[in-house]
Amino acid sequence: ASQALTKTRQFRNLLLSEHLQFICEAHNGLSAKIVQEAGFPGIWASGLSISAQFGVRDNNEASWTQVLEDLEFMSDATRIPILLDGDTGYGNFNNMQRLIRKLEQRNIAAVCIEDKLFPKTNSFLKGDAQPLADMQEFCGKIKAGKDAQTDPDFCLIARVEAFICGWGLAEALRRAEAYHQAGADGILIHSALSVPDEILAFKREWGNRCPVVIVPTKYYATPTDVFRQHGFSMVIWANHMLRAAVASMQKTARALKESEHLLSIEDKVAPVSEIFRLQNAAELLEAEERYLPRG
Ligand code: SPV
Ligand code: MG
Repeated sequence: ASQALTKTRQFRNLLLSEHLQFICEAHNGLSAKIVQEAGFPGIWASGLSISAQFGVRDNNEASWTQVLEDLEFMSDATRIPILLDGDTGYGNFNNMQRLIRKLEQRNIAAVCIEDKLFPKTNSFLKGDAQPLADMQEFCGKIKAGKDAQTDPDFCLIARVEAFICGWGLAEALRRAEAYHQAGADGILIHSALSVPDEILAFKREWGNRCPVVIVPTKYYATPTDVFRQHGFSMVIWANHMLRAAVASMQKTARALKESEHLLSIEDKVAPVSEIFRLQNAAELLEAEERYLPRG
C-alpha cells in the first residue's frame, strides 16, 4: 500500500514546485477542514485570524501555547500541511527552538517568522512606524530554528518586513539574502501597497535564489498570472475565511435580532446536518455499534 506523504514533505514539495501554489487561511479545526475540502493543498495558520477568533488583537495577546492548542485542533482535523504564521518566533532564538520542537510534535509542517520585535503589530497597522529586528539577531533565530528541527523536511520561511516598515528595495534584498544564507527555506516578501510594484521589483532582483512567497491582501486586484509570470512560488490568501465568517455572522445576528424569527435566516445558514458531516458524527455512530454493549 502506498504511504501518504508526510505533511512536512507535502509542504516542501509545494514550496519547491515549479508551479505557482495557493494556500488559504484557517483559524480553527472547522475552518481548516473547510479549506481542505475546497481542494487547497495547504493551510496558512494566520496570526491575525487566530488572534481575532479568540477576540484579541494581533499583538501576541494570545500566548504561544494558546496558539499551539488551536493549531493542534487544525492539524488533527486535516491531512494537508499547515504553515504557521509564527510572528517573531515568540521571543529570541531559544524560544524559537522550543517552538520548532513543539510544532514538530503537533505535526505542523512549516513556520514563517518575521523580522520585527516582540510583541509584534500587524503589518497593516502603522507599518512604517514599526522597527525592524536587528538583522544579525534575526539570522541567529533562523539558524537556531533550522538546527532545532529533527525532520529534514520541516520548512522555515523568513518574512522580510522592510517594505512594510518603509525601508525600500535595497534593504529588502540585503535582508532576504542574509536570511537565505542563514538557512531559510523560503522568503516571504510582504507589501502594504495596493499595487504589486514592491514585490515585483523584489522578485526581479532576487531571481531564483530561493522560493518567494507573497500575501496579496492589499494588492488584491492584481491578476494572478502576474504572480505566475514573475516566478513566485506561493500565494497566501491570508485572512479570507475569517473575514467571510465575520461578514456572515454579522448579517445573521442582525437579521435575527431584527426579525425575532428563524425564517429570516434559515435558508442562508448551513443546515445542522452539514455541521454533523463536518464533525464526522457518522464515525462515532458506527463506533458505538462496535463498542457499546447491545441493549
Ligand atoms: C497574518 O495573516 O496574520 C499575516 C499576514 O501575518 S498580514 O496580516 O498581512 O500581516
Ligand atoms: Mg500575522
